[in-house]
Amino acid sequence: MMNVDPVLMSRLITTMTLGFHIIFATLGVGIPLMISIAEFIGVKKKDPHYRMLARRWARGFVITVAVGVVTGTAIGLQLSLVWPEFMQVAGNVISLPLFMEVFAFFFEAIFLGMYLYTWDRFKKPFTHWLLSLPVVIGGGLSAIFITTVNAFMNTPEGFTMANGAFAAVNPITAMFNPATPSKVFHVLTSAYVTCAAILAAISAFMMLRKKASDYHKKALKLTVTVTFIFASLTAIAGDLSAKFLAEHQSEKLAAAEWHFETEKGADLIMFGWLDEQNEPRYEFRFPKLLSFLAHSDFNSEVTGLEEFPEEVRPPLWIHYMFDLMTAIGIFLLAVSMLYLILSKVKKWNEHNKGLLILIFLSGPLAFLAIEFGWILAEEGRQPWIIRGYMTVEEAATSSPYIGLMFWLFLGLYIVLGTLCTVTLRKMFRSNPAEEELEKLYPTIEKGD
Ligand code: HEB
Repeated sequence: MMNVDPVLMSRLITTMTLGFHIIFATLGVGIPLMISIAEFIGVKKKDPHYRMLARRWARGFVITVAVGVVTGTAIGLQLSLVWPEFMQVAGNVISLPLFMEVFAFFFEAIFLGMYLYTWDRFKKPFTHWLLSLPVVIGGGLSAIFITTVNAFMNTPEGFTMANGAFAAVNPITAMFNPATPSKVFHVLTSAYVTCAAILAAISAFMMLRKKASDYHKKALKLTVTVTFIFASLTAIAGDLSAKFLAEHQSEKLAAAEWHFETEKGADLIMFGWLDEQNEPRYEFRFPKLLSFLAHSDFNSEVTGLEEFPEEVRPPLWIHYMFDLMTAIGIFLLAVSMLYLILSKVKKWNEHNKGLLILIFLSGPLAFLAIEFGWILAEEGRQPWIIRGYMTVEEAATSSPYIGLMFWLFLGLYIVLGTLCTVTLRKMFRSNPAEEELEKLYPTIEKGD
């Protein structure tokens, strides 16, 4: 461990931290929406099943929030510890959204506390539902603020350069840089679809294990419907992201698409690999689709990688990240649509084993798509940390202790991950939904 390159180690430590944190951050944004929708339906229809869904999801959610607080703090710490030059230069540009994100998070946490402790405390159940709204909004806002920081790193704006430092800083312009709209939209929709898909996966899993109860059937219907809605919106957002890249960060799109020469009517390439001459082999090729994806016109011109000097070209392997993410997106859309179609026709059975297995898979796959999406976005910005101004190499620490830090944080995440899994399993295993329903609502019909 003694002779490792500090830049490499800095990148590894950040990759590990972000890769772990993004799971909890995504849950923190998306689960409140699912809770809020379930409780709303429960109150509207006076249906204890849906209210029980909201209760149980909220209970599990608290555990993941606690982990998210720790990993989020780790990121804050690492920003200055691992990327000191970055914080020195960009600190005053991004401190506003960083601060606002903390503020939004506290807003979410305070109302979450009130929400959790006031079940059945209000005369009208509707009042309790109202408390879920600030939780949903707080989660959404913290995602928006933090995403503007990442957007800034891709298309920095809102300052002038004077003697190697940022001057005349305008944090609002920095926040609303060109990457912000598409990124915010894509991050929000993909968090919502992922949380719906993971809850759908849990319901499907329960139904595969034992006979389906009404509770799990309703849970499945709600979560798969929401998956379908947000999978559609994620596809629209992904398309806007690609159009943004074509216009403002064309080297990222070109590297992801193995598009070397600037040309009109460019083909979309999926999977395959590159031979010695950088020619794609065994790829799927969709004629002129890249031009359409980039500019909504099959004959438009798409900038190729040749226009960029070798030193500022992102790694070509991000191609696979793009392909895997897109493939999972199509899978989520197809599976949730299939379920909805089957459930509309009386004769067909939307609870057949094959489909339940596919729904079960969509949960973990959605999380993988989140990881692939971020790897694409981050690796596709290389070699820059702030595109056009500062490279990752310039920003990294030269501290020899970075290797030690890596192992300490790895240990922390293993402990946190294990604790979280064990607690959640215990919480739900020892207290099945059906039993809890009977205890709380003794008059409920036994649904099968
Ligand atoms: Fe995604 C990213 C597209 C799906 C998640 N994406 C991204 C990008 C693009 C895309 C272009 C880059 C951007 C930048 O860098 O700026 N997607 C897309 C498409 C699709 C998708 C086209 C199909 C539909 N995604 C998806 C899914 C998911 C995702 C399904 C999950 C679930 N992505 C993602 C993330 C990211 C991305 C998380 C990172 C962030 C940003 O935005 O960037």
